Amino acid sequence: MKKNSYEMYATKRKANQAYHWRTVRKTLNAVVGEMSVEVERKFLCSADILKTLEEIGVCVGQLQFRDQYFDTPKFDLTLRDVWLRKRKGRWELKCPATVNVTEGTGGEQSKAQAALCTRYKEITNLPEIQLRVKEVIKDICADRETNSSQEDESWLSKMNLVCFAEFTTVRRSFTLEEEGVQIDLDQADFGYHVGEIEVLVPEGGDVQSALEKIERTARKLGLTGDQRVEGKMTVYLKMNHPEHYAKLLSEHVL
Ligand code: V4E
Repeated sequence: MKKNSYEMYATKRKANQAYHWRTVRKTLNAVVGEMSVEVERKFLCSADILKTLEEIGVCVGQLQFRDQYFDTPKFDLTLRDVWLRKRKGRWELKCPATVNVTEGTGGEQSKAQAALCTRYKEITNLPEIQLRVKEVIKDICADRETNSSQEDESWLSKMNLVCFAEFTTVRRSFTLEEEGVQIDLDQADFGYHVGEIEVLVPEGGDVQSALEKIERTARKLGLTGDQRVEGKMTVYLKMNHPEHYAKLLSEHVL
């Protein structure tokens, strides 16, 4: 049923507020050093899905950003599924989230849907990032002092970290009336397009409910298919670092 203009205004206002608070929460997390778990399902966006998204969602913005990913020359971080990147001048670290005991309590159908989602801790506080990276590569880096200014990158060479991937993404973001769900449509400059449904959960929060929100959203968008869809980085590695990509596959990181 078509919405009247007041309902459309109210929906758009609610979605914009949700988007605003999500951004505020991420920034606050970075300042106080808290972590969120990002639960995410990627999808390939067909013309029909885009049409549905434009009908039921609210576009809350378009932005362009450049990602630089860092690792040691031997890929010690990514082989442990730890992803260090600089985006829009800020450092971010993604590492696997431990699975919550309440997860997977649904039926077989829900379990299959949950398997299409990834769950990663996102750390945005630089001293915390440096600590985590040191823990992962402790055998190969001498325990030297690091600093915590976003601009000073001398800690990278101290930890033997080099940039192994760099690309630009144009991202269109949507929200739905469903509380806390964001849908991003990404277009990477190496020719890959991918969508993602994302819910941010405070650490220790309810991952199961995030999975349910993603499942409901996927149904509303008419997503079909039971295969995990590749992310931008997976496709980038396949194209630019095929040997490392093969190793990540054989180690079951990707
Ligand atoms: C490769 C990878 C990570 C790096 C980030 O990759 P991706 O999710 O493609 O980036 P992006 O730009 O969508 O990040 P966002 O803006 O959502 O924060 S983090 C985890 N992995 C591994 C991985 C995996 N094993 N499976 C899938 C489907 N995606 C990523």
